[in-house]
Amino acid sequence: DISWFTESMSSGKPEPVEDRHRLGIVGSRVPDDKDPLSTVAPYACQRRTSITHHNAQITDALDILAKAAAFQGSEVRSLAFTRAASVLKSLPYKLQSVEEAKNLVWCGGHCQAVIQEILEDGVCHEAEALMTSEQYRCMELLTGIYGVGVRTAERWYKEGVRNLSDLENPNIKLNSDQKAGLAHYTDLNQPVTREDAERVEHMVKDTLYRFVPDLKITMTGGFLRGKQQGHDVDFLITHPDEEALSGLLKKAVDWINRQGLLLYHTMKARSHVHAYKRSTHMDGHETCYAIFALPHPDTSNSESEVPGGDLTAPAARAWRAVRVDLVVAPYNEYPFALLGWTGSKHFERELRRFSWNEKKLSLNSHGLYDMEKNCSIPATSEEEIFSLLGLQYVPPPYRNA
Ligand code: DCT
Ligand code: MG
Repeated sequence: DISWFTESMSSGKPEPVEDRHRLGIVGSRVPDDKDPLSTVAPYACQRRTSITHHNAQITDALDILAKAAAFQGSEVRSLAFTRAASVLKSLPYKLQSVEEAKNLVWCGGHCQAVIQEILEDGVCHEAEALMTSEQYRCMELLTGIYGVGVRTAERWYKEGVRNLSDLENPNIKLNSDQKAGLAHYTDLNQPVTREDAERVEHMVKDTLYRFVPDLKITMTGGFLRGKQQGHDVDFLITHPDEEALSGLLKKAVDWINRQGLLLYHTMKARSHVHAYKRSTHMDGHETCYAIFALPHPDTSNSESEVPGGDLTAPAARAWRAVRVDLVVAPYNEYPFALLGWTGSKHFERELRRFSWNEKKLSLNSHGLYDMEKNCSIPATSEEEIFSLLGLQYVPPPYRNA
């Protein structure tokens, strides 16, 4: 049902095809020349969204409102703010007045009020108030622990947890992810720089090539989209010969452990997800979620002391803890896994929503499925997947929705 979209159409002379593509205009929509902002396509996967854009002050506020809504358990409100922020991130203009936002998809009354306030006062008071509230501060703190999601953080908050030291309470049970997350809290909340990520890449490739020299290894996630920093480093690994992939992650992790560079890890075995399970991207790929001790560039890795926790001041240590995800995909699923792991999260969510709503196809990071014909549709590249969906190809640097 795209009536909400067609309803917001205005009439006018169509633009040249080139411009229509550039602006992400889709379907039979006829935009108004005087109002180019009203031509934003409704799905983020139909738009190009760079890391830097023209409306950061507004989108920062909307991102805070989205996060606060998620912290309050309201997924629907959170998604509404995320969608509005994402539309503004894709605009090739700086908004000059709230009037300009009124024709934009997903920018409803609340979003318009935020825009107006920022354009007039230079600040969004609601976002400021939320950010300084005790609940937001605590939820931010607790969800910053590896292994702690919104639900756990909320429960702890209700139980009176306000600081990390409150988690020493014996009534609070931490699972092993959370214990590791707490032990390396400081490091894991330091952004991973691109230089760090490149050193992790070197370490990962150096290790994996020992076992299979012609593996295909790709750094995915935010760094593939051109981000200069991230919260982790994601890798996707494949090989045409399925045998070459068998047992590989375990061997690699054992090797890194023997170098004294593995702080923590959990392995998830491959599982066969049903085609119609179009829920999360996360998938049944064999995955290792790890925390590596990344030696500082000026120290030799093999000689650095075997690390225990990061409670020592970072400057006094020869390494920093880094979250690393290693994902193994069978060769025929690789393009789908690459598309799924490149992100952004919102871009992925929108791709799946578009596939399902507009094409009745189910997309996840294993494949594309025609539910009516009950068959999967193969593809050998990301470009081919976009084309199968009837979408213009969006290169990774423009997937920062
Ligand atoms: N992903 C997704 N849905 C999720 C989680 C992740 O589609 N719920 C995809 C999109 C990005 C990719 O997996 C890697 O996830 P993250 O590392 O969490 O995201 P990122 O974009 O790499 O962000 P960061 O730079 O902070 O690591
Ligand atoms: Mg990442």
